[in-house]
Amino acid sequence: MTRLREEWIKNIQSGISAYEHELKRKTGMTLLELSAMSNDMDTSQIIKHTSDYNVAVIPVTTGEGIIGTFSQSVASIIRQLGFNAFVTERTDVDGIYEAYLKNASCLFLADDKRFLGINIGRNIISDNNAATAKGYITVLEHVCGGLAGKEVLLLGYGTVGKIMLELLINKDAIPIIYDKNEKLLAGLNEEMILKGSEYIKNYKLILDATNEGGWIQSDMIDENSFIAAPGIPLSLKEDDYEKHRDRVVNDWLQIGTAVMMGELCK
Ligand code: 2YJ
Repeated sequence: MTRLREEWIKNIQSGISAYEHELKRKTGMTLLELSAMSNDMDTSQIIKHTSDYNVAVIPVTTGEGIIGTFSQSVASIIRQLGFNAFVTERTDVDGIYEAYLKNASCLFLADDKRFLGINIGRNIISDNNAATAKGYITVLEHVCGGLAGKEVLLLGYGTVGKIMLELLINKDAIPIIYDKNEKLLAGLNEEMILKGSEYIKNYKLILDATNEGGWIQSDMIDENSFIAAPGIPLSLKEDDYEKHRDRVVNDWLQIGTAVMMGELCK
């Protein structure tokens, strides 16, 4: 699992409106609409809680410690959905206590292993890995008008990739999986496995959950392919990303966090 770096996320807060504008242009959905759709909800189910949920984001110092602007970025994404969100001044357990004293109804917090959203009053927990998988599959599903019966190439069979495979099967898509570490694919049906990266260009719908940056160049993909890529850093090299940008959705935190917040409103 990739640890986020401040240099990647430092502009999330200032760029959140521009980000959403680009998401809307590429997918036809706002963050709120994507969050609702990913959770099989109507936007009104989320909107109705924007006035009564107070969301606290708690910085966590354990393990490798605080990532500069992480908590502020998470809060800005939640605010973009219309909620009140604040970052606690104190950290860790003391931060949880501060959130409680300030009447927070939902908590967001992450250590090096897991990033969770918790709705205290309603006893709901949302995990960022599952939310990210749901969010990016929904992007792909929406841009192609449904996944049932369609081949979807899944790159990367790690934590998020595994969740994505289950979701693809539930949606009656035809998943094809590629991971350069073939050992990870042991036990999967042979027909599902892509035998080499040279075949990536045969697919138009791609989910990229790999976390090794810059290993895909333009000539490895179909120019009409759509890539929903939660993996960070992005697999496409910088120049190739710019060429293909209208058909690539990739971010560091925005979709996953927005889908988590929607889940807490269920
Ligand atoms: O509070 C902080 O600033 C830090 N403790 C945040 C740590 C963020 N955690 C990560 O980046 C981990 N790799 C887990 C992310 C899960 C994403 N699916």
